[in-house]
Amino acid sequence: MKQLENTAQKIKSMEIRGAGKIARVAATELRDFSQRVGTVQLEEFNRKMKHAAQLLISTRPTAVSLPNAVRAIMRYEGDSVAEAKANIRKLADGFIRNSENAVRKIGEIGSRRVRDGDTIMTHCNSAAAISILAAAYKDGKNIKVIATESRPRWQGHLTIKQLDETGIKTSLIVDSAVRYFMKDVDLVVMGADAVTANGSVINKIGTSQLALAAHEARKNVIIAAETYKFSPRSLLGELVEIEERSSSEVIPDEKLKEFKNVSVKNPAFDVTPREYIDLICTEVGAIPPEMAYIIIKDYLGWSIGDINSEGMG
Ligand code: RUB
Repeated sequence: MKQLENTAQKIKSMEIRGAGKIARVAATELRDFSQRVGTVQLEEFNRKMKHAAQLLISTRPTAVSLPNAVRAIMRYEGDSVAEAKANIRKLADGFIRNSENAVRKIGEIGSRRVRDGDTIMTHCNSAAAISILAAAYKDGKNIKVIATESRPRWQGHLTIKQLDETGIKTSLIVDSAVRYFMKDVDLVVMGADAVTANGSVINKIGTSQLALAAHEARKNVIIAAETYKFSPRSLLGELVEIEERSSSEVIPDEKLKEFKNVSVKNPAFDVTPREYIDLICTEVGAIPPEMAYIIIKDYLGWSIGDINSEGMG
């Protein structure tokens, strides 16, 4: 229990972050937790697994990869605890392997859209987006990257570190400079926490204003997103919840206390309408955002009936 709570806390505090990573860590934790459950009573085992699943899902509300990963593992079967444990191990290992392959595959597919000499703008820190940049560079394309700081949690600092390690020349800019630099940009590549049935993309706060600036300047926007970031529940018309984080990420509590009439708003994500997105690059192909529904139905295998009956994510 302690380790499960520890992992949940690390996801909540963002020590573990990024939608793909969160999904893989949740799958790993559910697998390891299941192996540690001591009971031989299947009913009790199932109850404990359900509790663990709910705890992990409750850590961060926006990244759909998290409930999708948990759901993929909670489909386990078995007539005994031993069988259930073996099945969970198989499902979790399969999910983690597929997820790692998906990020690599997105790099391969997405890098074909990058031309030699391109300057590419990115936002926040997305493993899937960086996979595209790194693959293009590895293919011998001489690219430059403009990366935003991504206030208030500075994920851009992780991005510049990772790009620096690959050898790609990168400029770090403040978030409010995206429109100023758009004239120098050939292509925008960003990640996603969720993609809805209508092709809207939910990603780090600031993504939508960057996409809007790109649209105005007629620059292409590519979103790198594994299929498990598509939201089955959006088929029911549900909106993806936007996580509102603590004010202390923006201004220290002590400083805020000095004001009588000031409050802080700190949404962690925003929604980019599909009109501002040219392509969503998934591991099963580069699709126009209008095709998001097909991914949910054909690749995630979800129908409206399944979603209603499971009650998760
Ligand atoms: C991270 C973020 C990333 C997506 C995709 O937000 O918005 O762009 O999660 O990342 P946070 P990846 O830092 O709040 O988790 O491609 O690595 O899954």
